[in-house]
Order: sequence, then structure tokens, then C-alpha cells
Amino acid sequence: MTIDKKKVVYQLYPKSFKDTTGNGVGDLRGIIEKLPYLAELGIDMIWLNPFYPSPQRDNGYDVSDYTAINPDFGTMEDFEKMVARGQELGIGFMLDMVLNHCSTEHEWFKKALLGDAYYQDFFILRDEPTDWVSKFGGNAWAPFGDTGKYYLHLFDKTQADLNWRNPNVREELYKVVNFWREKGVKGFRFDVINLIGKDEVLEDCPINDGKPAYTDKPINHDYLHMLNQASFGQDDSLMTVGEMSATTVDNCILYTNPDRQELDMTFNFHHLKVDYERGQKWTQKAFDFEELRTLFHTWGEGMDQGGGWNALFWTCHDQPRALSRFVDVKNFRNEGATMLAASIHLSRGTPYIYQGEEIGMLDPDFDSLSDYVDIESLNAFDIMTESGKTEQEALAIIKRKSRDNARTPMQWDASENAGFTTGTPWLKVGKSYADINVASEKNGPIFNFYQELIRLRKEEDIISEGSYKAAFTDSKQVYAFEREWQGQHLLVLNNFYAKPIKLDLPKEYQNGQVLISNYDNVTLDDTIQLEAYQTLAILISDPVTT
Ligand code: TEU
Repeated sequence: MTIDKKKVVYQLYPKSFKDTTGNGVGDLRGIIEKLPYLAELGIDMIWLNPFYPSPQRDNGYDVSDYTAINPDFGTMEDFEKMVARGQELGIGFMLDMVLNHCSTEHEWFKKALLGDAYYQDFFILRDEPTDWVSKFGGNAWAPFGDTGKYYLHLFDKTQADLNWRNPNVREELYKVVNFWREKGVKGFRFDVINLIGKDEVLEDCPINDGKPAYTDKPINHDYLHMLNQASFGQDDSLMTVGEMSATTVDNCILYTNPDRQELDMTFNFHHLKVDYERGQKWTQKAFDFEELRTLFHTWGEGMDQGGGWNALFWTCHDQPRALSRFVDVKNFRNEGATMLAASIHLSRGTPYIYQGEEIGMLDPDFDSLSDYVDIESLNAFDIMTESGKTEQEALAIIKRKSRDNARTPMQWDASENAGFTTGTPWLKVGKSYADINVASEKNGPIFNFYQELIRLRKEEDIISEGSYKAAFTDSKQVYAFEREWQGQHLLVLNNFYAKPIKLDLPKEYQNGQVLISNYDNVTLDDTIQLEAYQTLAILISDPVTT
């Protein structure tokens, strides 16, 4: 596989992008309508979250039919039109493949429940549950009808884990990927794909909710290689990314080193746990900058040295918006948004933009628990209040951490419901929509900065190809790295705080060229001052040897 490192991916959450029917749910026609907007931004690929038939217990990650379109989102004809229109605009589509589990409404599970032994072997059934904890709270096993057996569900109890040890399951899933390949899609994002390889004998594991017992197992690499060979690996132009839960650099090197023919790149989430107290999500803590920086350096250097490739992102549909999370948005929304963008777009890997980041959208600032829809948040609220937190305390945490923060409707304009729908949106629009929307932000500083970053990646091979090395590692507030490619050097400095900071600039960079910054009129000298949330990238084409 040869991955095109010039490409930038836009993550689009179909349910919340643009509704054309008034049912309050975004749809494929809405995506078609807005494709020119995305073409103007300059992105190459759109990753679409699941739009397949689904009871929507987990917003489409509970798939009940892998090769059809949920009527709420449109028809197969709409899908084909969308792919064709994308092609005209130079935009490919990357589909979300949820192959670790399926909905208990899927016919495979229904047949299994009715006693069909062939389909019972599609799932992970045991006489005795292990002590593993579901990622959405509670035990990871549920009674399998009245058989006396239990089935494994690492997520919600309506998301039954599939048994990849069974070759018939693997065959069915290859068919799913190939079905969409034939429809002309250009990439795949594989959901929690490092959890598919489970051991034959499953054992209790008191560490970390049982994760070591089923995460990144050696057999997982075999399954990915087999999937690759049987489907997307047959077409060199397809782009693949694996979502990796609680993974390691070493495993991600194995998953993405091209020699191994597994995947093109991986998402990991370690950098988004730096505001967790004792590793627990449902807590509140200021983010630990040094931990964040160390993680970026460990992954940046480790993946570079091992020949792996990172998918770089700040926000996705499972995370609160990074802008609200890491930046003083009352005073520095533009500066913070652009600095965060540069800190990943200039790093080594493929950058992903989550819908709304290009206009600096914020968390919605909901007032009550009834505004939230996400099953994980609702479960967490119950668990927190049952374990002694007041409702107010629990709500304050939900407000900071809920996945719904990123899932609110795209803000198109200042009209009612932000121009997302003429009906009632399935999830409320964020409070700031009257000020922050596409109509007011397009061609504004954040949108323009994203365009510039995307353009620079196309022009400068050092951005797409260069190596990664940590820089200024003793700074308390600057995340800095150096890229190198064919004699060129690029130093990228990112001030993560509102407080300005002075830095001594290495001699060779003092005569360099400012490739991009979110502040005007930067003068390079032996000492430079980075302003609030300033990002600054300095290129030297012909390094001076000192
Ligand atoms: O996410 C996997 C995952 O690990 C997260 O759900 C994580 O456990 C959670 O956000 C912790 O706060 C993927 C999808 O991205 C997510 O939307 C799905 O809910 C999940 O898989 C199950 O398919």
C-alpha cells in the first residue's frame, strides 16, 4: 500500500451535518448540497460516520444491516449520487466499518437467538461471564436469551461482539468491505479494530477493566492482514485507518508499517486523556501540558523510527471539542483554533478535521441532563449519582466530557436551529450558533488558516514526508517539533497558553522563512516572543552548519 500523504481528511457526522427533509436528522442529500463548501475548504476525503440501518442505541455504531442505507439518511441512489458528485469535486469518501460488533437487531443475532447453531457461532458465547467491564459501564456479558449462556458485548448490551475466530464471520465481513468498494468509496475507517482478535479461552482480568485480556492481541494483526488481502489491499489507491482503543506505539507500528499489509494509519486517544483524573474519564481536571507534549513526542518519534503512520486529530464524534477543552476561548478563540490546527497539520501523519473545527465551533453549553442523548453520557450520569455524586456535580462533569459536545448540529447560519434543519433537531444546537456559523466564519481567520494549511501540505514535501523530532523539550508551555526532509528543516512552535513566552531561537533558524503563523509581522531574531496561542513554523531550505 502506498498512502498519499498529501491528503487531508474531513470527518463528517451525517446525523448532524445538514437535514434536507425536516425530520431533524442530517441526510445524504444535505451532504451533496454542502460538498462545494468542503471543496472550497480544500479537503480530499470525507470520513462518514455510520449511516446504515440501526436501532441507533449508539448512534449508528449498532449496525443492523451493513450494506444498506438507513432511510432517515436517504437511499442507495442518494449515496451513489453523493459519490459521483464527490468525484467531480475531487473528494473521495471513507466509510466507517463497525466490524467488531453488530446490533442485536442484526439478522445474524436474531437467528442465533432463535437457536440456529451456524449463527450462534458468529458471536462470543460462554457459560460463565468473565469480570470484564463494558466500555459503556457495567459487566461486558449479558444473558443470551434463556439459554443459560452469556454473550460478550464490550460496548452496549445491544452491540454483540462478533467471533472473528469463525472463518464464516470473516468471509461475511470481507463481503461488506467489498460491497462498498464496488460502490466507489475511496477509504475505510475501521471502528475499534484492535479489539477483534479475542483469545479462544477468555479469562478474568482485574487490571484496567479487563482491557489487556482483549486488546491488541497478536492474532489481531493476523486478522487485519487477512482483511487487507481479501478486500481493500487489492486496490492501492484506497486509504485505511484503524481506530485503536488503549493501544501502544509498538502495536501501531505493526498495524501501519507498509511491509506488513495491515492498515495505512491508526488513531489513538492517549493525548485526549491528559485531563483525566487517575485515568478516569468522568472526572474534571485541568489538562496536563507536559503529559500531552510527552505523548506527542513519544508517538511522533516512535512511529517515525518504526516506519508507522499516525492519523492526527484533536476532535472526533467521541470527544468534546478540543477548542473548548484546551483553549481560553473567551479571549483567544481564533488564536487557539489556529494554533491547535497547525500543531497537527504540520506534524508527521495524516491530519483529520472534525466538522465545525474549521469555523471554530465550541461545546454546546447545555443546561440540563435532558439535553443529552448519548448512551455513554446517560449511563455515566447514573453511575456517578449512584456512587455518591450530587446530580449537579455529575451534570458538570457530563458537560465537560460528553460525546454529545461534538455531535451537535453543524452551525450554518444565524437562523433558527443554525440552518441545520427546518424541523426539530435530534440533538439541540449549541448556544453560540448565532455568532459562530459558516455564514459568519467563512473566509474568516480560522477557515482561511485551514485552507492555508491544506495548501501548504500539497506544496511542501517536508510537511507530508519529513521526519519528526522533539524540540524545546524543557519548555513549560510550548509544544515544538522539527521536521527534516532532503536537507530542509522545519521548526514548528506552538504556545499552548494565553501567556506570551520568550524563546531563544537556534542560530540556523534566525535567517529562516516564516512558512506560516497565526500572527502577522513575525520577526526572527536570536530571541523571539510567542504571543498567546501563537503558532509559528520556520523553514530553512539550506541549513547553515554551525
Ligand atoms: O469508539 C470506541 C471507543 O473506544 C469509544 O467509544 C470510547 O470507549 C468512548 O468514547 C470513551 O469515552 C468507537 C466509536 O467511535 C464510538 O462512537 C462507538 O460508540 C464505539 O466505537 C462502539 O462502536
